Amino acid sequence: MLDLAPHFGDDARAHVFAEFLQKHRGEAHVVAVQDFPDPDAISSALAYRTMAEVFDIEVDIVYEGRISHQENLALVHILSIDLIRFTEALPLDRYDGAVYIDNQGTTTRLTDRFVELDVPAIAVIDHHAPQGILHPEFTDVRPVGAAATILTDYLRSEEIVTLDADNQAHINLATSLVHGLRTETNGLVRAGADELLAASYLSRLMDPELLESIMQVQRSHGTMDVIETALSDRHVKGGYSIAGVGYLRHADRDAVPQAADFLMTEENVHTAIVYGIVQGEGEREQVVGSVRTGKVTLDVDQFLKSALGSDFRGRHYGGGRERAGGFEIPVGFLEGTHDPEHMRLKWDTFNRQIRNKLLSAAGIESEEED
Ligand SMILES: [Mn+2]
Repeated sequence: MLDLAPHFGDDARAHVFAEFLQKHRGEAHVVAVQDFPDPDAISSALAYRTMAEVFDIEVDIVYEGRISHQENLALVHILSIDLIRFTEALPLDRYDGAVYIDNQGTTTRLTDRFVELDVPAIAVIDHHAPQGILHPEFTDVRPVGAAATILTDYLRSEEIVTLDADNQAHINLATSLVHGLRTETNGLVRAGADELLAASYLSRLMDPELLESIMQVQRSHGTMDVIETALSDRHVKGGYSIAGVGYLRHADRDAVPQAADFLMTEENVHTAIVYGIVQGEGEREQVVGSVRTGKVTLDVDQFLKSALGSDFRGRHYGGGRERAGGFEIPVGFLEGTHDPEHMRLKWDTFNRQIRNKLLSAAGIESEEED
């Protein structure tokens, strides 16, 4: 394999993965994807299930939270991918092991539940910086652009299964993995050689029409409203575009990263940050934020960790990867107020605190007006 793509074409790792599955023949596994699963996580989990099935391993893909982005919903519906949303009624103790894909236990609330129920973390397959909180039997954490790159590498090795262009399930899998690779790399613009080789391998199997129908999904009305608010309330300074969008419904949570993407399109903006308070639907109220940057010298992970700090357990409110990141801050004791004046004060307090911390971490003087 090309030296230019050092993390794709790893037959040795694919072999170890096959041995791992072989050892767990006949078990029931649960794949824990992050609370707001994206196409990279969903397609990678699907690839895991496809390979595990060969060893009669029953796999449920579970997430706690919500699938809210229109494109993610389309992916799940068009390919009829079976995902289970966690509810208290779901018996998690029936699984022999938990597999973390596209995360290392830090972005899913399921981690604590599995620990409580003694469901062991048996595998971690991820592309984010090592988090070191789980110690599974099998670990494959590569510094590549997407989890889908790693799972595609297992498929490419043909250690476990040989994808067949006449098999609709295989076509769906390949199509979803290409979608995962695309969305994770800004339509392959940010793809590394590893991702391009993975996409190239999948290209003979994927269905372009299917992929188009997944991608041609329009934004919801709620998302458009959030983008409009971000646009009119943004503060642009020193190349940073920062917008607090106030309260938003749980269903519109994914409008936050979409609004950040949109703010990035303005001239002279290198970094966009959008945040709002997400509430409703029985979920805990929290501030959800999204960061996008085109500035090569900005380490988003470090930026968010130093700007926003951590909670009393030492868990950081935010983090990220190369050019994108996010944060979640619980509203805590202040949640659940419906009085308009209270809500306004609550938003003002969070908004001011977050904006000042971000500006100060960016080395920009904050303005006290508003
Ligand atoms: Mn990913």
